[in-house]
Amino acid sequence: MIVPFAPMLVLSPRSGDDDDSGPGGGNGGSQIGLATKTRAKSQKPSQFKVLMLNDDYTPMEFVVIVLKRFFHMDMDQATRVMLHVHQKGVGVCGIFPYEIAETKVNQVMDFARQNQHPLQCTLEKA
Ligand code: TYC
Repeated sequence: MIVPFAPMLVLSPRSGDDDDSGPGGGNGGSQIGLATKTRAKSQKPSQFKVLMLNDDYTPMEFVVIVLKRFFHMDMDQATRVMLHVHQKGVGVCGIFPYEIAETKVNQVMDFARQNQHPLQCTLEKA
């Protein structure tokens, strides 16, 4: 992502300032002088991990459905991630730009709530 610096105002005598004795005087009269400098600074878009947390009540099958539905995992991958979370307490579902990560967290939490499961999902800077 390229973030240009704000253009820098260098010289701008007042319009109609014909008086050479004031500030900016001596430059021949009333021209407007505007110079801009733009510097490109490269910046990586920040990425966020979407984390799934273990709990004692959400059925394993439901977690697998979530991983398939919202993170596009196949059966094998979803089962591995679910078992990892079950055994370690937390696992990564994917890494995304902030707005996408936030949307995934909301989708998972809404879906879990609708199905009355306490499944928790959160995000963390990658
Ligand atoms: N621990 C749950 C059980 O034994 C399964 C589970 C796995 C729940 C992963 C949440 O993110 C989770 N039914």
